[in-house]
Amino acid sequence: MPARLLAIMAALLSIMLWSPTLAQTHNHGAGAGTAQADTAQPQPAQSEPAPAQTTPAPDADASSGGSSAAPVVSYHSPTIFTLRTGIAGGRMVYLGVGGDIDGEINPTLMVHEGELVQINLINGEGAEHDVVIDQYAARSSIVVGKNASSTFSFIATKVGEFAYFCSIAGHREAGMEGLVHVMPGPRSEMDTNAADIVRDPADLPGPIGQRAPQVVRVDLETVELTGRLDDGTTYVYWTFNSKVPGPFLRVRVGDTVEVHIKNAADSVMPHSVDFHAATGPGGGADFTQIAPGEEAVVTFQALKPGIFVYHCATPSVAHHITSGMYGLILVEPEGGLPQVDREFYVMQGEIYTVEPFGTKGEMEMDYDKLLSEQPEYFLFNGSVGALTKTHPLYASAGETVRIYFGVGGPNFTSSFHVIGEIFDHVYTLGSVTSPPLTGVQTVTVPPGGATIVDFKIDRGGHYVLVDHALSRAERGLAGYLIVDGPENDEIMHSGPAGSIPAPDSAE
Ligand SMILES: [Cu+2]
Repeated sequence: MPARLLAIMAALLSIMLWSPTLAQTHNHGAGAGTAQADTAQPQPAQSEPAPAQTTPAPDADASSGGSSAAPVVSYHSPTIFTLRTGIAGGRMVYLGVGGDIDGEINPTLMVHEGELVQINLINGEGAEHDVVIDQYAARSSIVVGKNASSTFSFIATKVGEFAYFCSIAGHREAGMEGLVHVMPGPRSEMDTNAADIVRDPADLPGPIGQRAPQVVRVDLETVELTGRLDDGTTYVYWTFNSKVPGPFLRVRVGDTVEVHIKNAADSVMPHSVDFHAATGPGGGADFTQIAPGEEAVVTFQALKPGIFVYHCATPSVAHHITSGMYGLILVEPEGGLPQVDREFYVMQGEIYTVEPFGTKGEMEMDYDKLLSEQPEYFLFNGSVGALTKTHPLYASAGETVRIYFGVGGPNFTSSFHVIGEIFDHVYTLGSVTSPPLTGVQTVTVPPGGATIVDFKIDRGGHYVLVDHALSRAERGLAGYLIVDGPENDEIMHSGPAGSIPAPDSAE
C-alpha cells in the first residue's frame, strides 16, 4: 500500500519538478524536521504554456537538446526512474518503483546515449541516503526522514556501465549499489519491434449510395498486442483487428448486419462488442462475451441511419475501451450522404499509465488513474504522432473533405476543431436525419459519441486537428491535415491587403 502511494507521489513529483536542465536537483522533504523541507521549489514558470507547442510544426520534434533552461514541455521528455531505499535479504538496497524496474533490487537502469535521465529517490525506511553517479558528476541531495524525496537529472553523454550508489559512509558496502547502463545510439532506432497499431485515417470503405438493403457480414477479431505508444514507448493494446480504432464499418439503413467476432487464441482477456447502431441487449454484447480462442455471431438490423460508436463491453468496460477497443460504424441513410472528394476516419481516446507522460520503455496500465480519470495520454488513432508523423491526412486545395470523428474515450469529451478551417456542415451528435449545422468552428463530441464534419479546403497549407482543450495537445493529441496548393492568396496572405505574394514564395 505505501509503495503504491509512493509511486503516485513520485509520479506527481516528477511532473511538478520536471525541468530539463543538466544535472540539477530538487528536494521535497516529507518528514517532520527535514533539513531540506525549505528547499522545495514550486515552479510557477512551468505552468506557462509554450504557445508554439499547441500547433507543433511538422519537424518540431527535432528540438530536445535540453540545454535551454526554458521548461518547455516536449514530446521528447526525460527517461525517468524511481528508486526507493529499503532492506532486502538483510542488506540495504535500492528498490525499483514502477515500469520495467518495479520491485527489482538495485535495478540496472537502461538508458540510451543522449537521453535526459531523471532519477527520483524516495526514502523508504528513514535512514539518511543519497544517490551518486561519479562519472556523470551527478548526485541527489541527501534524503532525511521516511518518505522524503529528491530528484536529479543528467544527460547520458557517455556510453557504458556506470555505478550508482549511496555515498553515506558504509551504505555502498552494505549493498546500496547498482548500474546505469548507457546504450549507444538513440532509443527510437532500437525500438522498432513494437507493432504500429495506428489506423490510417484514410483506411475506410467507400460510399454505399444507392442499393437495396442486404445482409452484410462483418468480421472482427479481438487482438492484444504490444504497440508503439510513442517513440521508444510501448503499451499493451487491446484492439479490434490489431488497429486503433477498429475497422470502419459501413452499411445502409435496413441492412442486416451479421457480426462474426473471434477472440484470438493468445489473448489474456475475454472480449465482446457493443454496437451503438444496434437495438437489443447490450448492443450485442450480451451475445458476444467470448474467452480467448472462442468465436460468436450476433445479427442485428440497422434500423437507424447515423454514425455510431462500437466498443468492447466486457467488464471493466473502461479498461477495455482505454486499451483501444472502439471503432465507428456508419449506417448510411437511403441514397447515402452527399458526395465529397475525400473521407477520413479519426477517433480520440485516453491512456492511463503508471509512468508519467513521455517516459520511455514499456508502459504499465494504471487502474487507479483510470478510475479517477487522470490520463497521461490523449491520442488520435491510438498513438502519439499517429496523425502527425506517421499518418497525416492529405488533401488538395479545392477538394471537399469529410471527417468521421468519434470518441472512444472512455472518459473525456472532445472539443474537436481543425485549426485554420471552418466546418461547412456538421452532423451534430452523429445524426444524419436532421439537417446539418453550417459554419461551425468547434464540435463537442462525448465519449461513446461521434460526429461528421464536411468542409471545402479553399487554400493550401498545414491544418491541425485538435481537441480545443489544448492542454491535451501536450499529452499527444494532435493531427495534421496537409493540403497541397497555393499557400498565399486572397483568402489569407502575409502582408497588407492588396499585396499578394507569388504562390509558394518562401517566407
Ligand atoms: Cu475487450
